[in-house]
Amino acid sequence: MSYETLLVETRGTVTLVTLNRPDALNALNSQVLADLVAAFAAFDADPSQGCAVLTGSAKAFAAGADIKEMQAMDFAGMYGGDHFAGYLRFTATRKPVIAAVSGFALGGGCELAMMCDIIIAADNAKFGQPEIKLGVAPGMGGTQRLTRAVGKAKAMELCLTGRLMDAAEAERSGLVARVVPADNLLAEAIKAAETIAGMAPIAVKAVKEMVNSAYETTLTQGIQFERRLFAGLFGTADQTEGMAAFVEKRPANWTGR
Ligand code: CO8
Repeated sequence: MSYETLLVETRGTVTLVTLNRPDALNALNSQVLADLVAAFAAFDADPSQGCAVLTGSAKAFAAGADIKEMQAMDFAGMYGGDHFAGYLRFTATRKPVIAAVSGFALGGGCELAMMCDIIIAADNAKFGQPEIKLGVAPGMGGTQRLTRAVGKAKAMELCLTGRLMDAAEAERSGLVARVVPADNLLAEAIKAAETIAGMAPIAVKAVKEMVNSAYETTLTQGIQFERRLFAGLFGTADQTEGMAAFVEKRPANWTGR
């Protein structure tokens, strides 16, 4: 399958998706969103694939939603027309997605990275929500996900001033899992993805749901959810296999059952 605005390749059990609008610093237009939705639905449905890496170019992961496409829009088109609703479908991906961010991740680009499950940043990465400078505000979850990731003080400052945050600050603030030298970014992200893809597939999906539920529920409800899903994993063949493999001192042979 080929896409107008993405390059998609499989590397063993890992799907690598590269945003490919170099002339616009990977600005996210409707076509990119449509392509992302289709590519990640295909990834999710492919049992041979365990984890995905989403990346951009060395200069820009994505410099935001496409300002030239949005420029002429009015309220009815944006809200009534459900412009960009595809990003909600992207976040329904059940297998883990790692964002490998080099260069600019601004506005919708920062929001897209935050929709992924793990962000690994190159040491040249810059994150920000500069929409305020365009007379608008973040619109793809930025005020919500950034606040949950870095706390109110920093999220408020970044969204109100449009200041960009470098990779070191992003790691200190809890936005990114790890910062690596730019030259190693893809190799490190793929290595992490291979590790995840090598785990029991149902347990991987369960962990993603469990951690995400921490954002959606109270502590008590989240712990109940975790407890039930944890017990549910004891109904899988991979639990039997994983624990037997540990006791027998051999590698586990997962079946995804
Ligand atoms: N949209 C469209 N085109 C863009 C964008 C963008 N976000 N960013 C860069 N480009 C284009 C430029 O227009 C330029 O094209 P051209 O050569 O045809 O003039 C090309 O990419 C290269 O850009 P620059 O020449 O500006 O490159 P620089 O290295 O000088 O600067 C920057 C890089 C600092 C990243 C600069 O391009 C910039 O500030 N870009 C805009 C950043 C921004 O404001 N992002 C937020 C956009 S708004 C948003 O994301 C809202 C999300 C919510 C949507 C919700 C919908 C429901």
